[in-house]
Amino acid sequence: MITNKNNHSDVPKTHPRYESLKYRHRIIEGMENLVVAEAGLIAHGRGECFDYILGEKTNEAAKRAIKAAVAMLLLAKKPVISVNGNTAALVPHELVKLSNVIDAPLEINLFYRKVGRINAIKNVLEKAGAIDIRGINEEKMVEIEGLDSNRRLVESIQNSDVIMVPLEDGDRTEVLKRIGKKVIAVDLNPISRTSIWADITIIDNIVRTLPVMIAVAKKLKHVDKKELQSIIDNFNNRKNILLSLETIIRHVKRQKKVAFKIVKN
Ligand code: PTJ
Repeated sequence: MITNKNNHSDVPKTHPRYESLKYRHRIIEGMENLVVAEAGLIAHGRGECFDYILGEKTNEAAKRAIKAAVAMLLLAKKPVISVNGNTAALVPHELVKLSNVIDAPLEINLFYRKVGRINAIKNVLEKAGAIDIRGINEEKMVEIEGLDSNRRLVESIQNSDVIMVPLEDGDRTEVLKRIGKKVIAVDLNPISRTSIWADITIIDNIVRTLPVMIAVAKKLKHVDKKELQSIIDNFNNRKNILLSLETIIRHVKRQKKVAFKIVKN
């Protein structure tokens, strides 16, 4: 059927890359509804590329980082989950579920503060069941010193001890670290500034990470504090990032053989 829009329904479920295209369309629809910034499309494409060379799987390194991240969130006094446009468009229900299991509010924090975006994201989160949403009330906002981008405008992040920052551009994590915060990043790029500066970097697609985090949080919620602390103490972020880079190298080498066979035939 010919329409005046490129719709999600144009993608047949039998398409070999249906899952990937499904999320691509969530981003496109998010942009049409103001949830996603125009630059969010480009950020998503960069993520897709890293996911491709990571094998599009939650690997062992990511699983280890997820466990440590959940332990850190459960031990935190004031944890908070920072939400941007891409995350809200891709996984609104999962954000709300994680926020409920670990008892951490969601705070909308945007790089591009185009008129109407905060409200559009608030609506998406509310529709997914969120009740405690921060970052929507201009009067309550304060500035994080040393940060020039719009991300400096926060409501509860300045008083939090552990901040989860999914899909973030490079300027904030470094500043948050400098003011003594613990940062958990979710970023498919293992060598981004955010990945390198974070205390715990989950190198995985947010659409796979959140369901695993929710399941792990349900289990770890009943574990004593000492055990949670030992999970964190036994985690080494630098080592884990290197493991992810090794995963990419191994996967690309494997794909090289596959491609060679196909071309030869
Ligand atoms: O909604 P806003 O205004 O706050 O803006 C959000 C974007 C994403 C546009 C902004 O933060 C930005 O420009 O980010 P960057 O610098 O492109 O960084 C985003 C990072 O997230 C990149 O390293 C991507 O590889 C990574 N990424 C993209 N999609 C995913 C992802 N990581 C995990 N899961 C994904 N689905």
